[in-house]
Amino acid sequence: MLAAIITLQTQENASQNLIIQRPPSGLSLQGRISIPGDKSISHRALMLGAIAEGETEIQGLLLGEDPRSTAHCFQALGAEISELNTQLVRVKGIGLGNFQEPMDVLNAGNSGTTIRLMLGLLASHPGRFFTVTGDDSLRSRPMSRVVKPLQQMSAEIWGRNSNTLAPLAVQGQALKPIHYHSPIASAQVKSCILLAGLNTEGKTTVTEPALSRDHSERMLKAFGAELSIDPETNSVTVTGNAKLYGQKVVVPGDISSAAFWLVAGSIVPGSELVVENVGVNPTRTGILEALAMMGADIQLENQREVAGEPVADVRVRSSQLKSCTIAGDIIPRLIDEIPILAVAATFAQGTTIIRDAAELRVKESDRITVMAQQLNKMGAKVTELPDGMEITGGTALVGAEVDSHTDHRIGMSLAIAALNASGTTTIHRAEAAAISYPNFTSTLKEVCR
Ligand code: SPQ
Repeated sequence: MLAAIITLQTQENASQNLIIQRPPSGLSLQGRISIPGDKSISHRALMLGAIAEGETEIQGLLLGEDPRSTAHCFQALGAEISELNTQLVRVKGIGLGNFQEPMDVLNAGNSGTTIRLMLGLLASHPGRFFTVTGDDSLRSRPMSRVVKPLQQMSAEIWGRNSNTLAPLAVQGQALKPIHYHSPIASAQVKSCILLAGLNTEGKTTVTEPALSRDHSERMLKAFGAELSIDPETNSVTVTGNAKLYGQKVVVPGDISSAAFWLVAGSIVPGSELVVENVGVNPTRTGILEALAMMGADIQLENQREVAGEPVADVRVRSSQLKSCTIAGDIIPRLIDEIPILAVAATFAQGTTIIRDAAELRVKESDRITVMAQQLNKMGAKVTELPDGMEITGGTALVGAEVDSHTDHRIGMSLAIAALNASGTTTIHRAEAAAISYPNFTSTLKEVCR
């Protein structure tokens, strides 16, 4: 069997085309893969390290563009952060409430997590003034979801579109605690309010309609915050005037990055892959449940707990997938994996329905419209729904010119689709992968046989 020819071409404007030529005889994927550190946990380790007292040591940090944005912002706020690497990053914290006023705008780049979590911390720093912004994508993503509850806590925030779009200006205040009933299940909203509550006298509570990822809760507890969780009502309460202390954090591999290989290994005939050191926190494993519903052959091996987070090696063997319905409370537990699940559904027998996922429209791109358009260019049958997609599987895909729309998860999902498409696929603006998975292309080359 010939291997696929995989080439990265850099354009004059520095954007990159990823070209995947699948041999007519097909290909298979084999090997053991190590994946980059979890993005959500990497952000939180840098942030909590920066506001803690003493030193935090981080092993396995994701070296993607998004955590780099977080590191730059918190350095500008006064934290000392050593050079970023995967072995060991040291963060010398400045203690809660001690941000210095930065001389310049804080730039969160492409990262929704950076800007939204940071806003909670900035708003609760009395007497200091901050400005925050991001790239084209981030400046069009809604900030009202965090600005509104922060304003209820008496925060002062200004910006475009009635103070809901970055750039935003924040005049830090002594905030008052609230009980916020979030209309959406969002870890960014929950974390923003909890972080604001840390430096606010009294108890601040967030209740969400379904459980979103709980990395903030786990890490806040580990750093010494007083936190109570009511799983019956999906509520978390943090006690203010907290003191956090530097910790050792080991970042597990990102299940959102593992998802590309789990789908690739399932859909490319004759494949067998083991993805090592995958974080399998139950608030993130919706992808495993969805693939199980589709009949994927996936096993968790060597299950263990590392620094408060469950971890496993995940083995996948190719199998004929079948359609399923993905909706309801599972959605927040696999929200970032829906683009790659759409690829899986394209190769499944029957019609897969994805609902209750309108949040996808306000991610780095409108992930419903963009995935439908790009997969359909390759011959798939994807129909947009207001809050999801209807995907009729079983049509043969053909190579085409497709575009990531500068969204990392879209670009990588299309690359996996290309492995099962005849001929040549060119993915424009493929450099977006560096947001969460800088060595995606080299791993792709390694596993293609
Ligand atoms: O950080 P950002 O840009 O929002 O990244 C994304 C992603 O696909 O990498 C979303 F586009 O992940 C979010 C995720 O969707 C990361 C995150 C977190 O770390 O708290 C939570 C989720 O967002 P939300 O809005 O549901 O809270």
